[in-house]
Amino acid sequence: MGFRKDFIWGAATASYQIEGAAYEDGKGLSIWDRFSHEPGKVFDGHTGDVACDHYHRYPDDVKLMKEIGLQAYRFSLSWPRLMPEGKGAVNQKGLDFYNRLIDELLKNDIRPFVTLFHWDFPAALQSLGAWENPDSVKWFEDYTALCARTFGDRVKDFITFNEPQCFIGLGYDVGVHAPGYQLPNSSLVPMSHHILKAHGTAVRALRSLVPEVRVGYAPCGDPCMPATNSPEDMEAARKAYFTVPEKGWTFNVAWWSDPALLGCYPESGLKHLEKYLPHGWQEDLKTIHQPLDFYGQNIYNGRYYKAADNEQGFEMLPLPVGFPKTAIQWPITPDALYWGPTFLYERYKTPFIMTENGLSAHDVVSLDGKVHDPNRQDFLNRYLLAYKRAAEDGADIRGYFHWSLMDNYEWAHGYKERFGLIHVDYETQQRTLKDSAYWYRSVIESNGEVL
Ligand code: GBH
Repeated sequence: MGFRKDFIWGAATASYQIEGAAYEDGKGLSIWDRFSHEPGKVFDGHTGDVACDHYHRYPDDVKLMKEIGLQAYRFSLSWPRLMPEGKGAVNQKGLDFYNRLIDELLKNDIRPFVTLFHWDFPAALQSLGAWENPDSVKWFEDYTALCARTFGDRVKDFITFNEPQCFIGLGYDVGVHAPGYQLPNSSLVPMSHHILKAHGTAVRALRSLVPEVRVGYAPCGDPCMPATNSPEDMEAARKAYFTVPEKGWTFNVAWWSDPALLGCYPESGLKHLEKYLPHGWQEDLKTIHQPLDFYGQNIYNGRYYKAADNEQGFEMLPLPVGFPKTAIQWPITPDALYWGPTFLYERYKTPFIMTENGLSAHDVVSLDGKVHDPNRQDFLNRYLLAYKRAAEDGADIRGYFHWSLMDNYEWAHGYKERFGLIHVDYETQQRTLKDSAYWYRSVIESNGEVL
């Protein structure tokens, strides 16, 4: 039992959070380059201008990956680094950078998992209405084709979108992420539809251009976990997980996954949102619904639900006073890695990969020069045990990517939150493997047997 023999152990990052070199070698601007420079948007005015300077330090960073024993590395491509205006002209130096990175990974036997889009949308296309513009499907298709043609001889694992829930919810609804808008449903719903269509179109493009490609998707949505093992509470949790609420619908998992994996929008969502979908949306479902090789999910925590005598049939339980939390104040709920994959596999019946999971902690370099982070090891141990149980109970679980490889630019939180296995001193760019990185190496070496 335990994890399958060919289980994939990796770590993840995203372009804007680590690369830096924001204005170098012909890169165009992204909405995050703009947003992070707007006063008051990001903690202490931090920007990703330099970040971890990974653009220049990638050979050393790959060495560190090797030291941790990573089998795979999930990273994203910066669309405006490759296409400065988002469409049309291509920036050769951008292609060169990712070519060098990919070659370095392969030389070190580390399998690249490429995310096409992890939030750093080209600023030039934002001025054209971004995802609200139906042309966005074509823009994304052309960008995908460029990536497939350039990297597809060596990269076989592609992920279309990272967490549309967050870049739409936080960026265009709540407004705390780039571009910082608060748009009505009449804009948000068409955007979501175009993104789903762009996803399907990209899957098709990848399949036609990359021999032996494996394609996945990495949405999120905090799992709903049953308060007890009673059949009533289990059903309540399942229902809460996949019901699209009227308020905060952008963060729900089913709205963004059912069309891609089942070929239909969830009824609970259509009830409130159908009136905003663009004309002819039904015909697009064929494009949106493409076979996927794996279904990814980023899961950090969940919430407990029980059956209730109300209209919905479920109710969320408040967290008890003093419930354990990470530095960023997210609750520590290891069972999210049991119930999330279990319910998602039950519904979507597609091989599952945890594309992100991890925590921020108050890590410091100690007097002995090391970074002691017992909280991270304990957190991961608990979460991975739950994940292993889900695999043993029958979910087809294929891999795990820790978020993150290294401390990095945590979006609106700037550099305040440290999610890495590797500590980064942003003054000197000095990297230090945390204790948890060495522990993770033993997890990888034993394929999870030390847990
Ligand atoms: C991911 O998003 C991103 O993909 C990544 O870029 C980022 O750096 C990383 O996670 C860490 O933030 O309300 O307290 O219950 C995170 C998705 C969705 C996770 C909302 C936390 C709610 C926490 N998040 N969820 S809480």
